[in-house]
Amino acid sequence: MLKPILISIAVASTLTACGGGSIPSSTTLVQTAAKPFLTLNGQQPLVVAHRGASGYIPEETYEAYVRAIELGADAIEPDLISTKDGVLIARHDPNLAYSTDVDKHPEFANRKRTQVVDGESQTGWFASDFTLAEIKTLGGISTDAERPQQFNGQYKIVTFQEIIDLAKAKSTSTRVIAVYPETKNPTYHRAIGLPLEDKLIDMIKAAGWNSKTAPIYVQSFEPSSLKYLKSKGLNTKLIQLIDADDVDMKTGKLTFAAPYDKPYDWAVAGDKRLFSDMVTPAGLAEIKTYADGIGPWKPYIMSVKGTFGADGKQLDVNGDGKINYADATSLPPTTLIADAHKAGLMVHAYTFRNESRRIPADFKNDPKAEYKAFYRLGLDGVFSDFADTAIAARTEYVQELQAK
Ligand SMILES: [Ca+2]
Ligand SMILES: [Ca+2]
Repeated sequence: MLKPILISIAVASTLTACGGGSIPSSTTLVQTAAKPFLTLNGQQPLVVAHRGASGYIPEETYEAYVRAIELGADAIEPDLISTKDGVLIARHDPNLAYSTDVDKHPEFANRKRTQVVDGESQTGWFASDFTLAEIKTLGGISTDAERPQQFNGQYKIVTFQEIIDLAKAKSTSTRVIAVYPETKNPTYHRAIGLPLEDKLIDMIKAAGWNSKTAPIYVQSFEPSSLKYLKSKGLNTKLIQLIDADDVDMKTGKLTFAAPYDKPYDWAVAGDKRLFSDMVTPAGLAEIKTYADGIGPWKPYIMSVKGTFGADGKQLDVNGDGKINYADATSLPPTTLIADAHKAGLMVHAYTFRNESRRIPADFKNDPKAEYKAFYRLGLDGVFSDFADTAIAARTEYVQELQAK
């Protein structure tokens, strides 16, 4: 499948032609070349640092974004929620209990309460009850027990403006750092009187980034948030995220149990469709009317399947006493990347992680092997908790193309 690929113009002088035979001049190569990469724009796949260098440092802190840039990321990804005073900050959840040390702050003990977020009743401390000044007294904590805990509480919560400023400060004439914000729980934020979208548009315009070519991608799970942004004059690249609940390890098919069966705005509207309706040709065509790409969970592109015993139970193939992705193998890829490209949409898949239990057995405990399998399919970008691994895998992939 990679046979017709020629390498990018920038490195054409080092190329040996694929398939042997006569080697055309580099000029001819460029003129007759198929796209060097199978991506929609012919460029190498984009490495997005998901929540910053979240594999190493408490996610969505300034330090996590600085580290991601040091590791070579092309883009840094914040989730955007609102403070009580309407400031957009980077946190994955409105409930600060999940990713901060708010429970260690007795001065805020009386703000603990229960709140419904996207249909789920949660108890904790909610960003909409705190001013930015108050939130700046909190520290971020690791959200994953398998990852480093020694930085917990040390790093402050960062505003979206600070992230924009960081990306600009770290960009050079040869390396532009993009930002990749997500409107998080947009229906919820609108319902509590702290809508995200207009503030986001104002900040992007003030940054001078309101165009398709600017170093910014705006993403959301909720189509209505992206449609609103577009209708209000946001001209950046827009990405429709596509989730699912889980994978059925017997069949490799994705499962769609609430609340991960559909975007929350569809649930509120009584829309019967599921996320899976977004990846049909009709679904992709509709997304193309308001967005530039899709951000699917990666099993939509290459799913996995477990091995089952005669008793119907999934086998612990590697014998480590646990059943997880390391006991499953990858299935042949779907046509989603090709279908999306045909519709004119780029594809950025999530989330790539280094932990062994998250790597299917056929990649032999090598996270780079997983990235390369997806890069070879023409994936346009990856959301990664370990940007350095994504970059290293991309370097190997480029070398692999050059060797063809
Ligand atoms: Ca996100
Ligand atoms: Ca196992």
